[in-house]
Amino acid sequence: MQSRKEKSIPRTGNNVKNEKGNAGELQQQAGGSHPVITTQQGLAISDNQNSLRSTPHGPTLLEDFVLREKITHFDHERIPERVVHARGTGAHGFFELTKSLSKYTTAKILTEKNVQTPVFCRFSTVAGGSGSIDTPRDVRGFAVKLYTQEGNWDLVGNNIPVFFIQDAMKFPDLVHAVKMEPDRGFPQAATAHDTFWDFISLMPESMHMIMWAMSDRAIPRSLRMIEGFGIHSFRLVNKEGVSTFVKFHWRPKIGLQSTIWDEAVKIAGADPDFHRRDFFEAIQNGDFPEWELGVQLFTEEEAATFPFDHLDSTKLIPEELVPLQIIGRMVLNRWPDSFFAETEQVAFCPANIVPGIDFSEDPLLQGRLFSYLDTQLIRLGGPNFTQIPINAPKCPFHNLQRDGHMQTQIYKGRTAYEPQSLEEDKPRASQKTGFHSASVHAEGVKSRIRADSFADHYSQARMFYRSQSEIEQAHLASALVFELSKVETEHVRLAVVSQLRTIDESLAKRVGDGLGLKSLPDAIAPAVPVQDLDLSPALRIIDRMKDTLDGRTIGILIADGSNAESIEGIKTAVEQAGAMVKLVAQKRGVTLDNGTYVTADGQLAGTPSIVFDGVVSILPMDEAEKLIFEAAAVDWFRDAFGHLKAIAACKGTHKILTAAGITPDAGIVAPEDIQSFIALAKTRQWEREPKVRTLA
Ligand code: HDE
Repeated sequence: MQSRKEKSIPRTGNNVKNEKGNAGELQQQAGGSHPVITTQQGLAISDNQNSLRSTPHGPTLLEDFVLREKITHFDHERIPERVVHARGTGAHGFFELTKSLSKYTTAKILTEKNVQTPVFCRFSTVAGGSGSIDTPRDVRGFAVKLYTQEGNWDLVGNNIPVFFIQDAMKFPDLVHAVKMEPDRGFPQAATAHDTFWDFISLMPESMHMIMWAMSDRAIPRSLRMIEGFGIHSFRLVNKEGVSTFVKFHWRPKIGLQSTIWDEAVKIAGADPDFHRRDFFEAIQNGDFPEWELGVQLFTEEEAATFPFDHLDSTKLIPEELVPLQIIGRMVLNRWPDSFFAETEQVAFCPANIVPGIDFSEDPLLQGRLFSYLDTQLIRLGGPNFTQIPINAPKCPFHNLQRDGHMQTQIYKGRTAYEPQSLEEDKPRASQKTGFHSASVHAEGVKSRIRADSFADHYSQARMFYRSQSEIEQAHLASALVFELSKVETEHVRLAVVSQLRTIDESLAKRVGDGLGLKSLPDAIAPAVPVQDLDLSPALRIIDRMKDTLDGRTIGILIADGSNAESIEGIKTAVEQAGAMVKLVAQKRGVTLDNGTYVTADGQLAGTPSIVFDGVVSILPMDEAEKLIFEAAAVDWFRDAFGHLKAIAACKGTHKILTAAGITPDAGIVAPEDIQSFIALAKTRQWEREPKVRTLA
């Protein structure tokens, strides 16, 4: 009788018949209708298990071109990862305009309603490498490639509407400061270290962004629950050539939600792919992530009245000042077939725009217009990366650029220059349909200079902090305490607190207390007086959470003998409310009280409650009593409670709650009261927070 190993590994290399066989024969032997594996030259391979050897125990022969080709290709499988935003995940979908902006622009994508334009959207963290975790405290990239009829338009944004710096000149410094420290090679994907805070403490212009980066926005619950911002002002240009400034915003249909820092840290260990998996599962389940596209439109004259310069990327325009108009929606409904070919090779570039849209003079944007094409040349290996299917336009395109590494087009004809008189069908420029830059009046003296109107670094930082709800302010202050506590150099910690004093005295005091400072260092003297701007409640998350369970996942803990009817009832109610349900048990195979055998989605020790938005337990008394002595079960409830989640606990579970030191509160209900559980699980139990952790 054959051993198991022998059965699973076809020993075709020793089989004389195979060596003489042809493709059809091979196909039959493998018992399927699949194609025959070939070399890159199309040569059918007879044995994909064994290399060519001089004798059964002799050396491998250099002659083995099949082995050499396979290994050589493998050796070259990796390309350089993105210098920032290396960790990412993407999906295909469409954009549909619901309100025409024809008064402001000629761009078809913003004037033709109800046309579905294909898009590819990639979300990313910024600081970590491509294999880093999904849940660090970090900005999230939100890059959308719209394959319009007039060329690709890339809206390459972030989930935060402002940025750390005002001028592209500082970008390499910022990135060097935030990435792993160069002498030690850590920390990975973290801002909590000396070089980042050293740089920040010396960069007053970063203060507004720091407020955002330390807020709950930087620890999102799901990629489906983040906003996207183009950040810079762009221009819309109409057929009269008149331009209007525009800021672009993506708004998630299911609203915003964040994790709690302690939870984000634990998720990093339990499921480093937490966001990617959530996004993948949502699309696989047909629960397609969706965003609205909003615009803020304003004229140059209106901009002149703002108490800040809109060309400065460290400033936002409060919605209370320029309201957001919703003009379309984006739905992501198809997971890529190949992560590498699509998500990894997609090349975004803010310079990719279409007629009717133009840039502003924001110096950060101006620098970006250069950087992205440049980086793609090294990352994707040459100037023909635009021919890779994910990057190629879906509208006709013709030009006179030729040759280069990996040219896949076979151009015909004699001419590849202009003007020419030899070939009628070669492309030429068109005044009518071609891109025209907006007419912008400019005069002045060439110099390396920062405009005076960019000098106010603290007013919007103060506005952001003061606009947050009490809970969000406490989270922000605690995040600063956490980060600065990881900074080894005392003068750096103090320098940051000095900056905070200029933003908001009470914030500085909270952080100083949290760090155990005996007294606060002097405040930084601002270059211009700090303004007390009108507060903008629109900048909060917690108060604006949508009243929905959509996009959430509920975990039900079960065991042998659990009541089948209760489980089914809860599952149905929760799914009807829009959430996904996952069963968790100590063993994957469980026999319920009616004899049904079910396979749980997760095993208890490997599926902690941190991956759920609310937890339910349906346990027979004897099984619950056993779980009192199981750390994974006790932690399941302790964490759910500590992360302010709704809990529906059966009678037996109360014994585990006691073992976890939990005193039941209004966020804990009986499984029979499933509608109350659903209402609670739509948000966190915020009133519980002061009882479970000390916030700054
Ligand atoms: Fe980027 N940025 N960036 N950035 N950025 C890159 O391009 C750069 C900035 C953003 O999913 C790189 O292909 C400079 C702001 C996203 O593939 C690189 C400056 C915003 C992504 C680059 C900025 C962004 C990138 C690295 C300051 C929000 C990921 C790999 C002048 C509006 C796109 C690459 C994806 C990626 C340069 C600042 C968003 C090096 C020089 C502000 C979402 O070209």
